[in-house]
Amino acid sequence: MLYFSGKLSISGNKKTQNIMRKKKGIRFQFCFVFLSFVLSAQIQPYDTVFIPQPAVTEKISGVFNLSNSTGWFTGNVLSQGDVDYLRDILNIQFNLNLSQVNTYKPGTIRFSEAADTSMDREAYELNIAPEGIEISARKDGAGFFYGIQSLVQCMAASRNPSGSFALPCMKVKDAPRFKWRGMHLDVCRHFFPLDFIKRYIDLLAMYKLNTFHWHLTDDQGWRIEIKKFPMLTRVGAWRKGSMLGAYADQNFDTLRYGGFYTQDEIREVVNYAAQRHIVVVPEIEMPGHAVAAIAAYPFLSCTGRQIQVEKAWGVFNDVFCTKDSVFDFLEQVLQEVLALFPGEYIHIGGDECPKLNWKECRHCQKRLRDEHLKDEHELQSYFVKRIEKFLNSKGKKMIGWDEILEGGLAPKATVMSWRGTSGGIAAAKLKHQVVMSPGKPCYFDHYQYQPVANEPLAIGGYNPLDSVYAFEPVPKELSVSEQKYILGAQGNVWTEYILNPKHVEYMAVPRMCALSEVLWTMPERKNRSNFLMRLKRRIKMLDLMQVNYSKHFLEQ
Ligand code: TNX
Repeated sequence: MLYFSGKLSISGNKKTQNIMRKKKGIRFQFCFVFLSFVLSAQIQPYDTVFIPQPAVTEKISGVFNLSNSTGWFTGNVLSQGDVDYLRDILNIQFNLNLSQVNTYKPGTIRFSEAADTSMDREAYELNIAPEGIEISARKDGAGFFYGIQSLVQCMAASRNPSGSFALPCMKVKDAPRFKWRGMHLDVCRHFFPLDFIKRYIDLLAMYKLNTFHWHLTDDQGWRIEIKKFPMLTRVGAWRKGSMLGAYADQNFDTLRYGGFYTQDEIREVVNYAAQRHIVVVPEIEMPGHAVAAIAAYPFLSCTGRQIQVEKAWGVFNDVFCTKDSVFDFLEQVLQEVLALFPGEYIHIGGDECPKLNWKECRHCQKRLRDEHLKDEHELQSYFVKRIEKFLNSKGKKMIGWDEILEGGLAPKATVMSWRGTSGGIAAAKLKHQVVMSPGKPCYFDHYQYQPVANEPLAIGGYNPLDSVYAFEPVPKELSVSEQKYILGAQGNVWTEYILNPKHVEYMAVPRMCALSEVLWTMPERKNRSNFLMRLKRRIKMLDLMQVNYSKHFLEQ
């Protein structure tokens, strides 16, 4: 099941087709081979349907007419997940029930294994020709899925009022620029139901994003069931009130607020995402942002004091202590977490950890002495390294926010750079992998339009759509050999001031679309005005899915 409803009826493609015809007749037939080679790196007028823009698109003459009588032939290369996804999306989005055929014949949609087995696991080719559609990719990757997404985008732009599709013929040869194409969601400050998490994943998939960073624990709520420690959710998932309005007002309500995902629900999300070739990276925050866990199990802090799950936003002094019993606890928690998430990464947070309690704690001070650590920054580094060792021993890689650089980076850690790009630059120079997620422009909880007084209350900042589109994840400061450590980038949706799913959509879309092109498309194929034109062409799809996207780009 897909979590979008509504049928598509997209018209308005006539003009584009006319332009294409003219182009073909007048200029493109002349010296076509040479020109197509030269022009393939630039955006062509017929490149109006895709977001993100593919690596190479080449117009060929003719139209393929797709209708309910078109068959599809999987050639036994499509996985069951891809088969089900294609069937669902054709059905839900286009009201089509195409029949699967057992042998290839002209006029069908055909899937074939790429001849080039060294092809990127996410690469695909899509050929739309008058005699049929062919998608080819490696059997063991996500290429078929991305080919299907591109086909769906073509279909959405080529629907006739009668319900059939006149697809302009073209060849697309495509592969992403970056490996980590991420979106994050904080479900702690505000909680979002399972159906919305799936819908969010559907949105990521539409834009060929492949990583969902699920921020599951924080001061204001622990949102993942841990069987060994039931109080984490019985107590830690609920707060007795929430901050209302602007931080400066310091207003609170007294309503019990919370929620959590059971392990079955988590598995459901992980499988749902996997079918869309999206890996879920769970974040379990430590040593800071741990108030909810400490409220459930007070022994986890230095003071042992009973505290409440936080109602306010911010950074708090109650953090995990560095005594052995805390590591035992965290290892048991992580043991359950890693069994739920088959992806290679576990995010351990690591950000914003005040050291005040550690300075006065006899366990922490003993740890400093025993381990010959210089100060509390090195103690944080000890903490993170110890957790990394555990995760590595379980075959997992650790990723953390850029504070994990302070006091010495854990040997194999991947760094998520959020306080600008400097943490990422420093980590890449140390030959560590990096995901770029600088506050500017990757924080989608920041304002996207001015005057901000007309926008829903946000945390602050200003990251308009254009700034996201212009973002370059590879900093100039890195040498060619260092650049390869930049795995990609990610948009973050922190939810202190984002109260419900509709509001998440408003903040995430279309900035997520711009980010998808940053991450997928080579810089020379990017073009701001062309992107805006494509975005405008695609809103019908978002409208019919009833996505509450921000509409300011329509004014540009
Ligand atoms: C900083 S980014 C945080 C979050 C907040 C966010 C608000 C990071 C590692 N920590 O705890 O929600 O700013 O924009």
